[in-house]
Amino acid sequence: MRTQVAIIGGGPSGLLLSQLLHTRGIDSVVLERQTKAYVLQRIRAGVLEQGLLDLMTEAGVGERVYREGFAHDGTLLSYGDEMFRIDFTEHTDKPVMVYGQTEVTRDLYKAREATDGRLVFQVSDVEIVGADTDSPEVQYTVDGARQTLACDYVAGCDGFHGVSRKTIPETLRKDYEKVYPFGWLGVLSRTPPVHHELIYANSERGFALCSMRNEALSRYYIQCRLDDRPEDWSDQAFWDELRRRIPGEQAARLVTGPSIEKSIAPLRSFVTEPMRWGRLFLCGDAAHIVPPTGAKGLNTAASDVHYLYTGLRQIYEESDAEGLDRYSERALARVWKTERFSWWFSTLMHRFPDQTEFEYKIQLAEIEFLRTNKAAQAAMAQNYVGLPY
Ligand code: FAS
Ligand code: PHB
Repeated sequence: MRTQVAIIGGGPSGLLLSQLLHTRGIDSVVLERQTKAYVLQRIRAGVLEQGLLDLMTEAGVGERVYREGFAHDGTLLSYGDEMFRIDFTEHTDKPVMVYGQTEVTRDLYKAREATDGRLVFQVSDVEIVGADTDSPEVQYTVDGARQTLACDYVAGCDGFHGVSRKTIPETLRKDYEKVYPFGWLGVLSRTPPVHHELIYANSERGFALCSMRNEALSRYYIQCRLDDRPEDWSDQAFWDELRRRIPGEQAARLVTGPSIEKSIAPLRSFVTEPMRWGRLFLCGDAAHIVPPTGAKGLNTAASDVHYLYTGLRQIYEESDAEGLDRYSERALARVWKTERFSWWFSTLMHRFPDQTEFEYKIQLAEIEFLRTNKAAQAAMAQNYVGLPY
């Protein structure tokens, strides 16, 4: 089999890139390890930047997100019983859209299938051969048979645990990593959100986040120990702890119910450089990971897709390699800014096990400064709604 762009990974990065390329008549094949149903049952991001919305519109999948998504023009931060708002429209010209990553992926699968996209599921033993040559191939096994996909370029959109990043020789690649000493225990419940906006809570007991998917579907997180397991937390224990970490007025309003999903995500900051080796281009979680505090994971994958799509269009439409040659440099410039914001917001809002009383007082002082200083609020708002591509 042959294609112009072989895309490894059928998550949001791979699907968005494939659909965008299709709009320009550029052929791709998406190779996905799991089944479509498995990909669609993963509960992940919930906040979309305007840049991602624009890419979805350009890819022809922007209709439902604008119909069913919820535009938010601010977010709430609480510390103890205090709470204040960061107003996005006061400091920026755009809101964010609350719309689950699962729905983004669903929209993209529907579009790819409607345009006869070549999606191959349940592939295994994927191997990228000749990435540093002019004729790369992707070898894989499906239905028990070994296949070879010849291509011009390979997009490694296979997430943190994929094969793409590891294909770049360690002698040519440098990894940067920070692992946080806690995780996020997340619960999805068919209950009305406690507030119509998100609440990021710093409490003496640890971080909490009140989010949502729609008016009848809430998404909550509490900071948990690294050795915690979802089965260690009954629903009641989760709700009781969440109540302790948010302001009393919000805790009194909280509507609880059975969890329909409960999982723990570890938190890490990670970047690999470069994001290109020959004709292999890393995109999204394959190249970088952020703690979800700043809602930047999916949104930084989107800016990678933008830069790669632009470079591939340039080479196919204008025989100009400038976009591809500068892909890694351009993508990393924005990656590091979202890494910084995600690290800063995580450090501000979580309780660290080895945190001294002085450091906790410094945390509260910075939150107070954010509450009272317009320049600090503007910096937070501009990072949260999304820095320019
Ligand atoms: P993905 O990991 O989504 O997709 C990679 C795809 O490649 C997967 O479908 C995988 O099955 C496939 N794959 C892997 N190896 C393969 C192989 N060898 N061959 C073929 N296919 C292969 N971001 C936020 O902004 N907010 C959040 O709240 C948030 N929560 C998260 C919670 C969890 C548990 C995780 C893991 C991530 C979370 N993220 C969050 C980040 C997440 O949204 C990612 O940024 C986003 O999924 C990035 O999309 P992709 O780059 O497509 O990677
Ligand atoms: C979510 O709704 O899953 C969500 C929202 C904002 C974040 C992280 C996760 O910062």
